[in-house]
Amino acid sequence: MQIINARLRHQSALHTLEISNGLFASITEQNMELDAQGKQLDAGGKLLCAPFVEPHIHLDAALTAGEPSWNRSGTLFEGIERWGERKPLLNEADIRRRVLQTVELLVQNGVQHIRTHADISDPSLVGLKTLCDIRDELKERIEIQVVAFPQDGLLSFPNGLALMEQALEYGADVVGGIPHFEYTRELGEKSMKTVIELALKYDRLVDVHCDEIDDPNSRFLEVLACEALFNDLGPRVTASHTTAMHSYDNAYCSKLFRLLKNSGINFISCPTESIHLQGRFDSYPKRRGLTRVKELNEAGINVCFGEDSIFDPWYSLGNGKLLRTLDFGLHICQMMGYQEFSQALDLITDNSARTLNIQHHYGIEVGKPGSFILLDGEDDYSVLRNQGEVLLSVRRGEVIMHREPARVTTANWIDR
Ligand code: 17E
Ligand code: FE2
Repeated sequence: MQIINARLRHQSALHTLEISNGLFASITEQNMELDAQGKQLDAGGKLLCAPFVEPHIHLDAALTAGEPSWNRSGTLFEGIERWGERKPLLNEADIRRRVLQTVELLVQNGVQHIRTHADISDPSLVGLKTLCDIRDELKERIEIQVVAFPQDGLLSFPNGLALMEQALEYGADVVGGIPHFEYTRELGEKSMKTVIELALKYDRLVDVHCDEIDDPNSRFLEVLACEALFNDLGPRVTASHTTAMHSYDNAYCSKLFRLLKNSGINFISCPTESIHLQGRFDSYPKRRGLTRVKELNEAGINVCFGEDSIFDPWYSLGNGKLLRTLDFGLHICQMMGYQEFSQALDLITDNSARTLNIQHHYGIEVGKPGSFILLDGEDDYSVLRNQGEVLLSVRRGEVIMHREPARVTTANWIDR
């Protein structure tokens, strides 16, 4: 496959790219006398970039909002309770139908890599097993990582630790945790040490729902980062949400950032989810409750954005469009400077790939898999401002999604 007239991020010249045997074979500045060979695809000067990555989503719960009842308070805790009512109704067919529908939505919007959480606070482990099976079945079409996520607590839920080991033996890629939801601070801290021990024992990645609460005293992040540092696991570890950091004292945060930086761990913020779930126990002023994305980014700590939910007991909107998540995130985190706009796509592409530890086979580079998306815009700024659609998604040289841009006609308002 040859792609002509492609604009690459941070480069003004148009480029020609060749993909052969599923890999980028050459990427060159456009030569005016093109010798058309084989299948040629005209990018028309649009932005060609690495595929979107959804680094944090709960596919097992997607499309279940309101079943059997709605989350009326809008809190994380009621979400966990409502999901607890839906869990006994789970079966493989139900999970498959919703997961495949949600993956389809993501693919339609340029996603080629997904990290999903699977709730393992369930003696049947049906969610985890079904997600691992789907991961294996779809592996030629989309890359999925499954996190064994102990929604009701790794150490507080009956048999939680045994269920985690079963999940890892079944093939979960990532060890999860939820320290702020354990019954005590002591159990929360212990769970962070256990998560790291399990990651070492089974050779897996780590992604913890960490301090997803407005409580400034929820400080499990420091335990996770320190364990990661002391065990040399930093880049393989991710702290998701960390919303309590919004409420940390600035002096404490300043000290904490030294550890975070030294540890090399990754961060995922889910801006639409957190602006909705956090601040719910405040009157006015109401906290935004997002982690300090701008400051983490400026400190050179890896941070990316995820959707978290699509129509589930925690959040009843969501549509698979990471550009929407990015738009919300940049607003809420006040990352609205020119420099920030011009790098914006990093937060849903390169940074997320680093979080998932897939950077060795991700990116527009000769020798890497010939996978990319084509966006309706010329650069990060224009794609963001116009919420440019994903026009094409190519995976290892195969077109997996193609969209015809909408044509809109308006009446003549002004006589010319
Ligand atoms: N479970 C949880 O603990 N937190 C969330 N944000 C979701 C599920 C969506
Ligand atoms: Fe989550």
